[in-house]
Amino acid sequence: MANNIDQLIKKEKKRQKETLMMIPSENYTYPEVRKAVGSVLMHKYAEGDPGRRYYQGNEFVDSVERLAEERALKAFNLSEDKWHANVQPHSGCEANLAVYNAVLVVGDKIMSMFLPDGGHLSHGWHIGDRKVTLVSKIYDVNFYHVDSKTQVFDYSEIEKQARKVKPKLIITGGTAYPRDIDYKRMSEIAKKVGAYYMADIAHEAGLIAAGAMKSPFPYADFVTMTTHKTLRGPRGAIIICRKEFAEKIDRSIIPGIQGGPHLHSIAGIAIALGKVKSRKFRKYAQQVIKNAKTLSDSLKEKGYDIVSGGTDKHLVLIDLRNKNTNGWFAAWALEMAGIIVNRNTIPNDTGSPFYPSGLRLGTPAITARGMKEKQMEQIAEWIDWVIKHLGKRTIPEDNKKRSEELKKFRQEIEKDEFYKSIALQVKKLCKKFPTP
Ligand code: DSN
Repeated sequence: MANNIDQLIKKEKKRQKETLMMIPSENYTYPEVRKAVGSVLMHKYAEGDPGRRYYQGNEFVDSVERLAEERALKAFNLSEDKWHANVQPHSGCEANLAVYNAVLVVGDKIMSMFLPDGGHLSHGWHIGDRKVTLVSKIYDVNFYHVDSKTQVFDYSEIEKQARKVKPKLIITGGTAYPRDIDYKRMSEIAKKVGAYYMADIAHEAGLIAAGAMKSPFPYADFVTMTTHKTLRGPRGAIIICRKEFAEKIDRSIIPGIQGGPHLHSIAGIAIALGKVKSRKFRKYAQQVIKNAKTLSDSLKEKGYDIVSGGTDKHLVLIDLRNKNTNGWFAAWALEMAGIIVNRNTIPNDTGSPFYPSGLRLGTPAITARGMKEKQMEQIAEWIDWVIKHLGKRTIPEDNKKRSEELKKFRQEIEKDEFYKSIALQVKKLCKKFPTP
């Protein structure tokens, strides 16, 4: 039956094989990680920490979790005397919440990056008095911005703001800031105003572990990360903190905000972490960045406005306004051509989060397939063809007109032979670079 889960998984597998996975937060994990995640470990409840559980039968799962903790510290060259890892957060949002819950009280001030500039919902989000996220409801969140001209951080402005706001916690990191972060400078700002400093490296964790990007260690007090992006593990998250916060962080996870750890995921995380120091992984991480730079340069040559003028990592953010279109139209058209990206807000966006002006592209997954600079140039070419073919497009202001027109647009592009012909070429390329 078409709606049988097994059939749907097969279809999804085919989709992942035959299209270009270019959402920067997505990646392919390893077969052995998938095996561990689907293993009998998922049957086990083990609330508590290794050696201190509320359930019996932990002989083996304790070793699994300890191994993951050890490897998390090793991945970032940290000593057990000074740092502590907790590998239990079910996701990045929980990891972040656990840090807040460990060191803040209701109403405390946080300073984090403005979401439309590239921040993350779990760092707080509100529009005026409308508190969109729980974090903004609990804490007093203040946002810092990128410089409106350069689209990168102006650290002296952030320092000025921090002196005024006097936050208890400063957060860096997010989902669409294409540049490296000066972790040292941010930690100095935090120290000057008496704040804790948390670096969320969800996107960059694998690149940092491989030495391809700057590390937030030893500067941050807390570092949070997800495990399924550039780290190439299963879905999950990790908190690494200075040793003095170990007990607070562990208690904040359980009983603070979570129940039983997902030991099957933790086993997969341990496997992925075990690979990050290998020559192969280090080369992979460097190639991810080289590919993103090539993609960015090729698009720039074709007249695309790249936010911040380029990239230092795995992601490229395009401002589509000079192409007279927006992220919604472009993302759907590219999907028809087999290029899977996501629409995204850009600094000073004139659109909305649902109909933003930007497109966010990433290279972690296509690099995991073995693609290099040559393929990035080809992909930039295809993207350009699609955007040119798309032509001028605007989102209708009127609600009713909007849903009718956008529906018509979707029907139109599904039949468009031009996109189909690119999708065929994409499929051919994908065949040459099998998914891991
Ligand atoms: N959803 C992730 C991303 O796409 O960047 C972040 O949580």
